[in-house]
Amino acid sequence: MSKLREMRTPIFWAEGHPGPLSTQGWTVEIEGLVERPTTLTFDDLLALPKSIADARLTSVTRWSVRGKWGGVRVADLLAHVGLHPEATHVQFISYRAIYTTCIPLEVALRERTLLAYEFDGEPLDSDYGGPVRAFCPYLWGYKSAKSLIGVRLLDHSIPGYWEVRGYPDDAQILAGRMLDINTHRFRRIPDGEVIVFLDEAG
Ligand SMILES: Nc1nc2c(c(=O)[nH]1)N[C@H]1C(S)=C(S)[C@@H](COP(=O)(O)O)O[C@H]1N2
Ligand SMILES: [Mo]
Repeated sequence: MSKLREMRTPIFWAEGHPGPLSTQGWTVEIEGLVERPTTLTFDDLLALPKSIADARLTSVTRWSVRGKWGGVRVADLLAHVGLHPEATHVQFISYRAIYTTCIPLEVALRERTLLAYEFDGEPLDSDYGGPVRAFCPYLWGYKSAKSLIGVRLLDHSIPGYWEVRGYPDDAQILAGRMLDINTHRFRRIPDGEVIVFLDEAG
């Protein structure tokens, strides 16, 4: 059983569960405002430099899970395909293209924003967004689109699945009570990326 499942991390598929997904034949299109639009296979992703982010996925529904997310930095990926100077936003497109979301390029280029294919050294299964998902610890979890088939560079933001249903496009993490999935305790967080809980600071 995977670590995420052992900890009983919630599994969200607002558009419906896709069923089992295989790395075999999986591709991610890198398109839009890039110099070299590219179709990456799962093996192509594995061949790019691997980064580990020890960080939290934090849901607007007020839970947060910490682990070592492994994958390719979006910054490294975009250096690989070349950015157009007009690009300002990165759109993530999930399997079947019903679930999409956009983040500002500036956030996408931060060091812990990944296309993640591992959690604590284990491959992500499809429940948790395998073969590969967006992972962005700086913003609410609805920006971390699962089971990615596309990454599109844009010169504007396009409201995605949850944004058209009322979740804020800026997805700033707000202070308050939060279920820590790792310890099964409710704790308080400050505004912004969850790095420490207020009751463990200082
Ligand atoms: N395709 C897809 N990606 C998604 C979602 C979804 O419903 N569908 N939910 C988002 C939300 S709101 C959160 S908090 C995280 C939850 O990730 P998990 O289901 O792996 O725990 O995935 C995000 N990515
Ligand atoms: Mo969420």
